[in-house]
Amino acid sequence: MKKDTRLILAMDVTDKDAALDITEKTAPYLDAVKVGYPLVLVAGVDIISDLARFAPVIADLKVADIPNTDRLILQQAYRAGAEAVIVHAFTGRDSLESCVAEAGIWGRDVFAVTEMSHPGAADFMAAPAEDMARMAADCGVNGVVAPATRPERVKQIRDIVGDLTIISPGVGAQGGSAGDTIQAGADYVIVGRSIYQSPDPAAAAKQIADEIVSVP
Ligand code: OMP
Repeated sequence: MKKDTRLILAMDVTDKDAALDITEKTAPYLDAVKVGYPLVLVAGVDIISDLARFAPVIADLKVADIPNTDRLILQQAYRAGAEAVIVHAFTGRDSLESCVAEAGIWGRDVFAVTEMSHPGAADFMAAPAEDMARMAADCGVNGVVAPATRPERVKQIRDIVGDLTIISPGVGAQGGSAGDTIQAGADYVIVGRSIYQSPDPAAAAKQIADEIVSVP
């Protein structure tokens, strides 16, 4: 994945034409577009190749199953054209290793979620997040998903995962700041509603990309 604007659009719009239109308009400011269940369930798995016309696609399927099922899910996402797939780390080492092995076959990437950005993540996910990040790095994932809503956690996760890629959601609608998140050590920020709900999504994406560029 190129590292130019360091902005990933979370395309969670549930109208296929609108999703494609917004992605096309914002593409000059994006390094990737992320698609997950809201849009895939409406538009089908082919939405991955449709979006890939505009930017590399991260399939946010939050895969969390036994190793064999994980492998089969990743196969479908890569076959559809995804450059990367997001999986959960909490399912454990064997599941994660199965994802990494499948990614290796395709020459694509896998990102593991270690701690989520919403307040409820504190209920169960925060305590073991560092262990999950350590295990994910050990298993050979390409990167981890860390919360832009808690830049101090991004910093701690960076110390654990070394030079692996960190992608961080939670900017804008969830309260996080793109600049603070990049400064804390994230490689990319993931932004959804602040861009796609804006009356001018391209201008909103440009503004965030400009904020990222201005981080010392
Ligand atoms: P907005 O809150 O609209 O900017 O969207 C954030 C996007 O990132 C959504 O697609 C979420 O599903 C996703 N996300 C989080 O918000 N928090 C996480 O901890 C992890 C993800 C993710 O894996 O992308």
